[in-house]
Amino acid sequence: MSERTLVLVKPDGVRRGVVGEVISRIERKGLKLVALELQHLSRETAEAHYAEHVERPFFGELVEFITSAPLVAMVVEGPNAIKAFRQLAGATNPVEAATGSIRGDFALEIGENIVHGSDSPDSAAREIKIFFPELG
Ligand code: DAT
Ligand code: MG
Repeated sequence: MSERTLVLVKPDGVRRGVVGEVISRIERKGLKLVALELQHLSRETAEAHYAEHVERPFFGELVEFITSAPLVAMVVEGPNAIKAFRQLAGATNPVEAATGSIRGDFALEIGENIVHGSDSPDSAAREIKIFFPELG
């Protein structure tokens, strides 16, 4: 069954110039882009997006980082899109992510791991509404 997921190329990915690389991997996998926009997040939007992590010690740093420069937000669609993109992204910590995954190939530190992908259908619906209210 087709589903949608929210993908971000975070500010480190934009700065590193790997937006095209990430899109290319999404397309090669067979997933489709249904929305794409460069966005510079407000603190408020960043805190809403990462609300589940509000109690974590790294929350402040995470919000600082994600609001530090523009990111590329996308809605990606296809069969099993949520899991399929999480697999393309690799493990959260880039040094544990498999070589061949986006994080495994392009990142070194957990705080700058290039991409975000929704982790469940509920998260995807919630996150898509934050970044693309017109699709919600
Ligand atoms: P993911 O992005 O793989 O879904 P997550 O939801 O657990 O991972 O965390 C969200 C982001 O927060 C993650 O991409 C990077 C950052 N992060 C997670 N754990 C961290 C930690 N221990 N120290 C610093 N940043 C962390
Ligand atoms: Mg997550």
